[in-house]
Amino acid sequence: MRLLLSVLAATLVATTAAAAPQVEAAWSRPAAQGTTGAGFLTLSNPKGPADALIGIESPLSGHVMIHQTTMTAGGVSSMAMVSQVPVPAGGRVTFSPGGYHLMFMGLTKALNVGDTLPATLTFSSGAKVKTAFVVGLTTPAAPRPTAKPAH
Ligand SMILES: [Cu+2]
Repeated sequence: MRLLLSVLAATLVATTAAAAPQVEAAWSRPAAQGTTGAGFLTLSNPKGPADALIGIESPLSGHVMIHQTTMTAGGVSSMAMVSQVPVPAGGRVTFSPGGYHLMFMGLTKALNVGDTLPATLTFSSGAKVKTAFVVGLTTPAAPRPTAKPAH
């Protein structure tokens, strides 16, 4: 009986995790304490219905904003705050320099190369996904290993 309950619990956890969007290659640029950090990542949604990133929190930032850089016809780039970023069912969306990015306002700690910046992403489905941005100069070469148990 105890074994059956454990199996059921494990299945429930796996199901919940599988439906939430997944984070790949989260990275952040080095930044000094008190300044604004920039974060980039890829969100994929292999299993769930269409979802959208609606918020992000980090213990190292008082406020995290979702921004989008766009280029005007005249070649001038500008940043605008967006309230949500859609993650289509079966699709993916990439945050990268020159496009969507996250702004970590008022860093309480300096971000040096090799550090990690913890954060929790909130989606419109209600899913909350914890991740860690690796501080570096570019995207990590390989996706970070996930915490999912092996089958
Ligand atoms: Cu920005």
